[in-house]
Amino acid sequence: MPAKAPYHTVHAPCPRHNPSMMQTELDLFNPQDPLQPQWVGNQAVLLPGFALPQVQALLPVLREVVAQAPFRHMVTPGGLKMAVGLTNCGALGWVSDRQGYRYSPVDPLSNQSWPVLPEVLLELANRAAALAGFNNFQADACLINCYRPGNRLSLHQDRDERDFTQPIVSVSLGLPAVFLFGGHTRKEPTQRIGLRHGDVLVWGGEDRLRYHGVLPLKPGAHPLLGNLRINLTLRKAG
Ligand code: MD3
Ligand code: FE
Repeated sequence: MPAKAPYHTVHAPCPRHNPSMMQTELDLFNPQDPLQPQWVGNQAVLLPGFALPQVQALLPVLREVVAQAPFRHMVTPGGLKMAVGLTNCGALGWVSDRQGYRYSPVDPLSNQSWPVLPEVLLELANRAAALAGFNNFQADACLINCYRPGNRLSLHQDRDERDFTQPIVSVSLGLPAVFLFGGHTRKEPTQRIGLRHGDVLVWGGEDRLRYHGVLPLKPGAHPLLGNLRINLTLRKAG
C-alpha cells in the first residue's frame, strides 16, 4: 500500500487486495502497481484500477444497454466497415454512415432513443473527471467500443462534440490494450500506454484534441469478459 491512498474520494477497499474484484493483472514488477494516478499530459491522467470497485455493478447494467442497443459495425464515410463493434447510451450517441460522423438522439438500428446512461457510470465518470480537475463534467453520451483480438483503432481525433472544453472520460474493461497518444498533428510521434481492466483515463484542456488510437488487440482470456475488450467513453457531445 502506498503511504497515502491515491484516490481520496474512494472509500471502497483497495481492489488489489480484494480477490472479489477479479484484478488478475497485479504485477509487482510493473511500475504502475500499486494504484497511482499517472499524468500523461498536463490535462490527461491515467487512473489505474479506478473503476475496479464498480465493475460488479457496471457489468449487469452494460449487459442491459447492449440488450437494448446491440453492438454493430458502422460504416465510415469512405465506405469501410469498422472492425470495432460499437453502441451507445445516453441522450446522444455517436454514429457513422456514408453521410459522415455525428451524434444522434436516435439509434439508427431501432429508430428509438439510445438506452439511458446508467447512474453508476455517470457517477464514476464525474469522480474521475473531478480528480483531473474538471469539476462540472456533464456527460450526455457514452460511446461503447467492443474489441476482439486483432481489432485496432487507427489514429484519430475526437472532434464531433460541440464543446472541446469538456473532457472525455474513458473506462477500460476486459482484455488489456496498448493505447497510442500523439500530438495535435497526425505526424507527431506517439507514446504508448497499457490500458488494463478497470483503468480510467481522463483527457481535457490542451490534451483534448490529441491524436490517439489503439494497437491491435492481443488474443487472451479475461476472467469476466472472455476474449473481449470493452471501452466506454463518456462525453459531453451536445
Ligand atoms: C485522448 N477510444 O472511442 S479511449 C474513441 O480505447 C476512442 O476505445 C479508444 O478513441 C478506446 O474515440 C480510446 C481513451 C481516449 C478517448 C478519447 C480521447 C483518449 C483520448 C480524446 C482525446 C485524446
Ligand atoms: Fe477517440
